[in-house]
Amino acid sequence: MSKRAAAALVASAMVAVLSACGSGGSGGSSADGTGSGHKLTVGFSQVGAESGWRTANTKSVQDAAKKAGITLKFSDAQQKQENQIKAIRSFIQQKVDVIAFSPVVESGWDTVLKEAKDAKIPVVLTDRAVDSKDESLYASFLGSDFVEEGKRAGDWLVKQYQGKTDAVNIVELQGTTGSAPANDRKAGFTDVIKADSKFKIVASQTGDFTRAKGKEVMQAFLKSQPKIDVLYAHNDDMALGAIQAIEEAGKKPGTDIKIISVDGVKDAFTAMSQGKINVDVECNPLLGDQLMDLIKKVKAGEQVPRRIKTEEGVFTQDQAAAALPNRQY
Ligand code: GZL
Repeated sequence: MSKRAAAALVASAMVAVLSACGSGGSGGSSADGTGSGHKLTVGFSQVGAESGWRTANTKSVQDAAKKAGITLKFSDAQQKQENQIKAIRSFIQQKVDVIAFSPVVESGWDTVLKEAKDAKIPVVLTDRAVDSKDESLYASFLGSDFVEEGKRAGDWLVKQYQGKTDAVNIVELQGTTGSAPANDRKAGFTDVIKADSKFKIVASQTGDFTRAKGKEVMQAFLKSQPKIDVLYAHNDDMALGAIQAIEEAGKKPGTDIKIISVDGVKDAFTAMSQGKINVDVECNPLLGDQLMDLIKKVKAGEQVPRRIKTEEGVFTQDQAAAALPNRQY
């Protein structure tokens, strides 16, 4: 090999090694992707452990942090905003590199986020959004488009009743009051069904995203509503709780009462394959790897998108059995 060819080979090998380090990829010499050798510490405040979706989301975040060589300080807020605020203040005291969290509700964050900003600790939102008008309070928001999820739920229903004129009585199990998914899934759904007056939401109440509460509220709906055609549940855990109530009332879920759900967890796919849920609008909890990449970029001072939406689909009953073995959560 000529001297020139050998030199070119060495040079390209050098470039390959340096770019691997600089990109913060798995070959990188440092977790923060800057090649500085500093191991990133991230404070993560999780909503709680209220649903199968949340369990999968927590695992995804924890596994991704380990894989990325990031030290994760994890706090479970048990669905209480005051616990999340306390956790964020503790992360500020501990001088973590980045704070990431899924806000249990949309409002009431400006004060504590200003404290993080004053401490020069960047904040990344994941899963749920805040309604802060001050865009300087967080660097980016990675998560689903809940309005779109609600629209997809509404679109399925409109198609089901195309050409029919009888009234369609809907009961709605809302997610946690004040949370972005509850507000937006309701907004997207009602925006679609309002086009046809036969669709009527005859009862709507929060089931707080849990099976137990979903069952309890569905029992109340069954007692108070003379005719229920459809249940729209803002997540699978409430739908699965409602299925128990419907069956205990001697009715067939998926047949006597059609069920529209959101999330796409394995247990819901099983219920769909048994004909008990009619459609499931997917909401992807596996955000961990994207979140860690985003955190590294934010810490390294790189430009990042303000809003990163996750990819997700819609699954109907006829697709459930085939899809179930491949479901990752
Ligand atoms: C949605 C997430 C919601 C899920 C529920 O991104 O915030 O919270 O739909 C979970 O299952 O409890």
